[in-house]
Amino acid sequence: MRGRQKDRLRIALQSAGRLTRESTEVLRHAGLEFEEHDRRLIAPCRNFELDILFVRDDDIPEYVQDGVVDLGIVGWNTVCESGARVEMVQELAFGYCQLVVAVPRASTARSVRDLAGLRIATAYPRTLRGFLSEQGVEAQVIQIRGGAEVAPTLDLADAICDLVSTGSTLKINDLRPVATLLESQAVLVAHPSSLADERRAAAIRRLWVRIDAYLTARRLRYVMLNCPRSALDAVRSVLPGLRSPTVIPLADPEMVAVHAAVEEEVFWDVLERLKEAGGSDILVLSIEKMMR
Ligand code: PRT
Ligand code: ZN
Repeated sequence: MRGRQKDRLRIALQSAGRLTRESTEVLRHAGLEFEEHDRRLIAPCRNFELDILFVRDDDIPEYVQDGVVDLGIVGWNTVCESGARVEMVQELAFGYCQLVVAVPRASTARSVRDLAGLRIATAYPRTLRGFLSEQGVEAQVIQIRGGAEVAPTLDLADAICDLVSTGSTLKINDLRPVATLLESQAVLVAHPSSLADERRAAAIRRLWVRIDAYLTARRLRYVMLNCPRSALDAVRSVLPGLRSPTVIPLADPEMVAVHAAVEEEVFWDVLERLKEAGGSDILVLSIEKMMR
């Protein structure tokens, strides 16, 4: 590894795992150019004062806490489990999952209280212990490295505490969730002193603004439509909560064009209602970047 260059930021990403592809995509969409063949340990960005370090995700919170890197992209679940002191900069809207306690379907346990006295296998002992003590429930925490879902079948445990995204692993193993400890997604975290150092903080802010522009754009669609002037109020009322749409006169004095950014989540609903309100020739474009 090259020596640390004072004038360059460092960010740690997971080298090979569930978060790798989207973590590198976020940086690329933020306009950063870097090589990624075989994810060498360190990849310098050509057009930003940033070096990317590819490591195991479990190491990222400590690296950020200890200042080995200024920034990291990692699951919030991993940050919580590590107990590392890092600054949360931004949620990145991927890697969504929940940390849950689950029991075999036939178990009589229905709620957190029913976990009292049970053996719970988990790779998240710190988070689980914290949760149990908060709930005032005494249970035995069995630390394992992975594959928690088979622990009840092997009679290693009566329950498990593991991440769930689609829920199919629980179903396949005949398990049912009884409690949710944590909602998680990938996050950008920073070393606290990096934010205190004016020059580093400014560079982190520049990077953050770029990432935010991409994430904001990803959530939105640009909608363009025509409508009679008389329908303008009705069309505008379908676009609530958004900044004032752009209204452009057309050659036909009775008609106007309306342009607005619409949240992807409500997008189909909004399109239908725009049509009912008198909109026509509706065009929808994706947005590359958006700064508010
Ligand atoms: O090798 P390295 O240590 O870097 O990677 P890893 O094997 O420790 O982690 P990896 O790549 O599996 O996961 C990295 C991060 O992805 C996690 O820390 C979470 O933040 C996030 N993530 C999102 C998930 C899941 N969803 C997920 N479903 N991590 C793991 N799972 C597993 C879960 O443990 C269970 O085995 O997937 C299974 C459940 O999935 P469903 O879809 O069947 O519910
Ligand atoms: Zn890991």
